[in-house]
Amino acid sequence: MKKTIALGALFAFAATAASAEEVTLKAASAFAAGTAFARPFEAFVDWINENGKGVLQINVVGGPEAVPPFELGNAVSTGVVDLASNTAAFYTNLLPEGDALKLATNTIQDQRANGCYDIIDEMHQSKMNVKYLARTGDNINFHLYLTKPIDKPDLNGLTIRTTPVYQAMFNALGANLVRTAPGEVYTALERGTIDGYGWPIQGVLDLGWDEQTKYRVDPGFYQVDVNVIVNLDKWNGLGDEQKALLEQAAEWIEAKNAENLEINAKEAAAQSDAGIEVIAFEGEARDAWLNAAQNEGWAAIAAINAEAAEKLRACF
Ligand code: 173
Repeated sequence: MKKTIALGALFAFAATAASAEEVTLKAASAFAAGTAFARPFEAFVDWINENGKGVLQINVVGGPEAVPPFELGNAVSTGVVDLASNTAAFYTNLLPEGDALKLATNTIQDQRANGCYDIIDEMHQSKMNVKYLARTGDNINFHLYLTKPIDKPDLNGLTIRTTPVYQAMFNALGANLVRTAPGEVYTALERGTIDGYGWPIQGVLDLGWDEQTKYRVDPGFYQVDVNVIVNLDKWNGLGDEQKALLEQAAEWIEAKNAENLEINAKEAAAQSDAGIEVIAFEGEARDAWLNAAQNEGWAAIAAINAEAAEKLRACF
């Protein structure tokens, strides 16, 4: 009897000791430090490092200069890094249907409540070997930016920089498309090899692209997804306290998505001050623009994975 208790106490001590050991996760971001889509992640990391002393810390090894954005999915999937901040458009090589995340018209809080989060998490786990931890970018639309004007939703004759986000829509509207990482946009504009680019409402000035941009086309379309994902083996090896800390940080950073409406308004004003003019489609042109976004976007996902498209559409 005495022995059993002693052994029990020993195991209890060992379990406590294991979970109390501080773990440091190695992380990378798809977006350059200090720019719009790195900022929420930087706040997430600061929160963890502040609140996770003795439990878990995050060491950011770098941004797109450390791991090229289109390779960051592989890096977190294979465990070269433990955690990444990345948009699904940059890891379509591993999870092609992940491109659907931009099609959500509700928030991550809605998606956690209606079961959509579980579907998205399962897709990431089974196809990519990562835990889908958090989503930032809610309430931010994408736009087309141009160096020459257009007067209708017709992109024939224009060469536009794209990512999977804009591919189906801009293609249907007749554009000639060039896929590049964000880091190549400035030079492409400067050299005149592109007539414009897709990008969200935030971040244009951070990247200095306003110098080379004359017009923004309104309305915006889709919704930005910049996701925190964790290598699944690493995640599964964490203790309950460490997982809880990461989930608490996820909830905290997701709540801050509400601030984006105010940030969007400031960015639009700053673009205007920087001389970027708005080409605003109205009436039928507006409908044609938004319908092209929505219809072509979903058609592309359905062509990749009809079942996933149907499931996500029902909860987005
Ligand atoms: O345009 C892009 O590089 C892109 O797809 C994206 C996605 C999310 C945030 C910012 C840019």
